[in-house]
Amino acid sequence: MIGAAEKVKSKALGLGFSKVGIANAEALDEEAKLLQEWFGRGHHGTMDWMARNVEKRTDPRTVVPGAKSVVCVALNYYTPLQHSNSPGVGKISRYAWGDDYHDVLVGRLKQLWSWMQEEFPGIDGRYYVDTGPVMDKVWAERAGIGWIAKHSNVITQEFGSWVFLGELITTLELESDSPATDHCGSCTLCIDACPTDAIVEPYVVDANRCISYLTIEHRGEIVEAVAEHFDNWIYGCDICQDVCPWNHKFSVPTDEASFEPREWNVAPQLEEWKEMTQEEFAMKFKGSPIKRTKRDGLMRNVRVVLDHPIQEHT
Ligand code: B12
Ligand code: SF4
Ligand code: SF4
Repeated sequence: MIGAAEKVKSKALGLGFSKVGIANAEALDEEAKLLQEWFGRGHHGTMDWMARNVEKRTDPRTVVPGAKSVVCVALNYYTPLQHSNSPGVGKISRYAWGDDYHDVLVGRLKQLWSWMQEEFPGIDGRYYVDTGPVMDKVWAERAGIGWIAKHSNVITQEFGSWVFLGELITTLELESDSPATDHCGSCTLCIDACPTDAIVEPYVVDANRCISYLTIEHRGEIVEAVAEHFDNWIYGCDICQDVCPWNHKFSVPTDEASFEPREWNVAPQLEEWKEMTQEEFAMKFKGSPIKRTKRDGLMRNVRVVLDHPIQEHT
């Protein structure tokens, strides 16, 4: 007879998730200390919303009373195109080339949850895709999906780090998987490659220095010392993942059509983009993660890159 955990996993894979694993729902005591240390050092920049609900963020039972299990899912988003290194051509991180992953993953988790409620009557639960106070990477590591690597993203052995994460916290008791183990070894390629020295020590990213944070979350001007290292990134940054040997070894093109790049996102001509109207912005980025910066944020990034031209490189 198939156990409940196997049934749930098989349903999740059937819905199109690339990986699924299960962890026990318990307090994250060690991680809570590291998270507080991260806040204490101000590494969260202006993301004050993160510090507001640390208790919820570090104990799933405060989110779902009586929670027993965290079902973690990952979805591969790798598409095999490369960024241009030509002057005047912007770079958008791969995760934002296609449709917004929140919509894609939430839609599937909703289906998984509806099925679980029918299959296991009386259970309670909630699902998240970076949509609430949950530490996605920690749960993914505990559920055996992949390890939190030195660049601080989760690397899977099947798809590299090009996966989005989500989870479903439930009162259903399910057999848990073994946690993933760290395979970074003595490598430091991501730390060495980061142009703004944002990986301040292995596993620790200071958002204030990270191009991803600065181009997406940060409002206002960009300080000159960091702006001059933007390397043409206008939305997010993939450098630490691009240099990672595990991504060279394990990247597999996604079969998820909604993550295929919108054609204008792969090699945007910045002299043309700097004239983008609000109407054009709304049309190009409807249903895309890029709408998060609003037009003004994206135009600020375009200006920063145009003001700091790079030399052609490979
Ligand atoms: C805040 C946030 C950011 C911030 C801060 C990044 C960060 N490293 O935390 C910014 C805006 C910079 C960011 C950028 C990106 N993000 Co983001 N982000 C988040 C978010 C909302 C919370 C992450 C968090 O809790 N950070 C707090 C810190 C303290 O946690 P942490 O870095 O994981 O630290 C842990 C360990 O590293 C370790 N640790 C910490 N200190 C120390 C010290 C020592 C000595 C040791 C041993 C360990 C250790 O313990 C901590 C707790 O376990 C999550 C979604 C979610 N709800 O979880 C997405 C998420 C992490 N982001 C994601 C993505 C895709 C990105 C980008 C790749 C996007 C891009 N291409 O531009 C970049 C990657 C930049 C990078 N190198 O991290 C994905 C990652 C998927 C994956 N495969 O891991 C997530 C999970 C969203 C999702 N649902 O898919 N992000
Ligand atoms: S995303 Fe870019 S800026 Fe941020 S840590 Fe990675 S390489 Fe550095
Ligand atoms: S580049 Fe090296 S250190 Fe960085 S995440 Fe990949 S394996 Fe780990």
